Amino acid sequence: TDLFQSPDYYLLDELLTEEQRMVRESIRNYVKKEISPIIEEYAQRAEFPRQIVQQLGDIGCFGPTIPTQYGGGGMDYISYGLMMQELERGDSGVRSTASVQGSLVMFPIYAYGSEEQRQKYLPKLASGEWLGCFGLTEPDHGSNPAGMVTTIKDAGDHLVLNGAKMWISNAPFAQVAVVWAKNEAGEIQGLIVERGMEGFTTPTTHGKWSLRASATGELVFDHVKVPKENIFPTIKGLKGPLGCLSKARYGIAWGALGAAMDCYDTALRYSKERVQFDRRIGGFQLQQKKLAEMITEITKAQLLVWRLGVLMNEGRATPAQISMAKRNSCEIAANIARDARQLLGGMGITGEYSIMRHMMNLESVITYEGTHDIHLLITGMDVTGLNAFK
Ligand code: TGC
Ligand code: FAD
Repeated sequence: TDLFQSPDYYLLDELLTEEQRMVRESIRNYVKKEISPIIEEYAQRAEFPRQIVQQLGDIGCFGPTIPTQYGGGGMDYISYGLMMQELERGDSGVRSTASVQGSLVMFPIYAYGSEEQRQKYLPKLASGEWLGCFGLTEPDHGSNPAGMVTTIKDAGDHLVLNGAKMWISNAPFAQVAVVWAKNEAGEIQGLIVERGMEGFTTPTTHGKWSLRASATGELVFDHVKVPKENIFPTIKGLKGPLGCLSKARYGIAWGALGAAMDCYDTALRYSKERVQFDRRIGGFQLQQKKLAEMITEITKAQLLVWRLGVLMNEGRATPAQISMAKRNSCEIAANIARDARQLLGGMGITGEYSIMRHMMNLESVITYEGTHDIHLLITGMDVTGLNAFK
């Protein structure tokens, strides 16, 4: 990994500002120093490297687009994308931690929260003092969150929360959870639940073969009393959580490319060193086909996410455009990981190289934040005007 070379076949660096290149460089150096040397061992042990929470806060990876007055980075969306790319080059689980904290916890508190909520939570989340999680998915409602059955009841001077969320990244270690539930009128609302509230537990999900260095768990609410000041005052309906997902999916579109780049770079270098039949395997046409297709797909995807970043900066990106980029990056990254793994032969299945870990991680990335199928159907709906969900 020390030798990682960022593929830039179409001289796309020229499209980046000096500041964006510096941001990328600093996160790349962090990953090289603090993530790459340790991540394989944590993944093998299925352990979350807790030290990264403080570190990611220190280097500005939590809420980079949130204004600086709340502890955010006040940066543009291409810088944010490049950060996610570099983190995921290290490991999808590390990028997940940053995506959840920045886009799914800090963003809703910033966009939908009261001024008191912003002041209370955002600086501590930005610095990494607190870790947050985002509870939307339920055991019986994944792709269709509108069907959720977790409820909020008004009990006079406080609210009572009942239900359960499943597959929640960061849940086992989070101090704060942004939770989506239905009020008595059946409307979806968001509220902030804190660890320590009576009746709130976060059991860990064990046995994952993917995102092993990320902690996943449930959120269980058994008559949890939540102060009324913890509810988001204005936002109602599924557009609340979906608005957060738009930011996170955008980050994943860049992030998955980071994993793809790492696989490509590893395979390319291996192909020039490994000798079989007295020739370097990179000289065989079959291996060149794999490598040529990898760099072609990476280059196309780089252009897509860069343009999407420009549209994000201008406030013009549509949710359907974000879906297309998220889906495309996940698909090409998963295919590249698989081809790269084969190019390495037996070595490709070991932890000596990062490829198999990326390949397994990408199975989660292609599923969470909307599955591959769901994003295709969003594109289908956008171009035909016909809704395949209903
Ligand atoms: P639908 O009727 O289409 O929409 C409801 C309302 O939401 C609006 N909307 C959006 N708003 C902002 N951003 C978006 N991306 C939006 N998409 C839709 C929409 O305009 C409407 O507004 P209004 O004012 O009319 O009420 O909703 P639907 O029930 O038909 O569902 C559509 C569907 C299937 C596309 C949606 O539910 C969906 O995206 N499903 C996938 C679920 C998902 O992505 N879950 C992710 C859980 S979080 C997670 O995985 C975190 S992993 C993090 C990590 O570790 O990195
Ligand atoms: P289902 O919705 O049951 O889908 C099963 C299959 O059916 C899929 O192939 C799907 O594409 C297909 N399908 C569903 N509906 C349709 C349709 N209309 N047409 C065609 N095919 C369809 N959620 C959170 O809220 N917060 C988190 O932090 C979080 N972190 C996660 C971390 C990990 C490691 C994982 C694996 C998941 C995480 N999730 C999180 C949940 C994730 O968002 C869901 O797994 C995802 O949205 C899919 O839901 P599901 O697993 O219930 O699958």
